[in-house]
Amino acid sequence: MVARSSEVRPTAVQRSASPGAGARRGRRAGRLAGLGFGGASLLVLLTGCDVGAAFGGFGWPQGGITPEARRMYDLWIASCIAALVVGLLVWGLIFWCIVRYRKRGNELPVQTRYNLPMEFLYTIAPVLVVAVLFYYTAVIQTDVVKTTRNPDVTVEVVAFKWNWQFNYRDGQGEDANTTASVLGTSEVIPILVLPTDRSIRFEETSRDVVHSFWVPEMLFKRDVMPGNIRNVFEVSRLEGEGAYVGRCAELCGSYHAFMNFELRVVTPEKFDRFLAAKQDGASTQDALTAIGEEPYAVTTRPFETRRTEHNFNQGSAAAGAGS
Ligand SMILES: [Cu+2]
Repeated sequence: MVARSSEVRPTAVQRSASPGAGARRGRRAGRLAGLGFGGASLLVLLTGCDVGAAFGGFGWPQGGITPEARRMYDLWIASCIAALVVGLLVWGLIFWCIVRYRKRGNELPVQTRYNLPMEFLYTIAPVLVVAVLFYYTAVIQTDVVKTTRNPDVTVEVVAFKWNWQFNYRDGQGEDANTTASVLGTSEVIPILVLPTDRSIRFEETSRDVVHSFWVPEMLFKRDVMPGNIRNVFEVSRLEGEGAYVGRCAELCGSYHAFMNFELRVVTPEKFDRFLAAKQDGASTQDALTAIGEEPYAVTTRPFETRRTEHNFNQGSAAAGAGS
């Protein structure tokens, strides 16, 4: 059934009458108040508190210990806020259209097409959004992966199935010499001792397959390649003293999950004493004790590899649990 125009028109006429105008003014005032309230709460949110912390980092790990980690974290938080603002705008427009242009009768609504400004807007707006995101990502990525000519400390990370060796170097590249070394075994977790407030260069190499050097608090991981590929990255400084677990983040074989190490960040003064003790021939554990640090890893422990047994799960109390 098609509604006759006489059935529609009275409503339209009534709308333009003075009581309707009053209602419209009321609605506009309400909308303005809503906008004002939304803007004010956004301002409070942005200035009054750490937005990232308030929303659990929007899923991004918090507590980075390098300036690079903080920059990446800030990029993530800013991208999430930008995405939410765009999302709220789009959702708002969708719901506004649903309500404002809902079906009121059986008459075909006004058909709009070839609206040039509108088409221009929805082509340009996404390009602008992508361009802004791309710009900040490129700037921060370049900053995070940049290397310098004279870092304060250079450490060579040697990965092998299934442990780590950390060589303190007197220069850069393959030709430099190792001045002290820490080697992990099945019984002892290797501890990579590094100082706060000094720039550190990591040079990675693998003895066998591809591994990945990862300290979660750095919010950064990089593959460790075999052969003559030497992956290098730097952190401008480590900010927090403490012990942080490190892991292999590339599936590299049966005992990949056991390939842990510990990053121990100490003061520069303690670091110098640790290095001197190592160079004098002390073991890593003795050198750590000498500078007043725990001699063994505190964030992780060696795993029972059961390499002497034929069946990996043999005698395991956990085997079958949960069935
Ligand atoms: Cu590995």
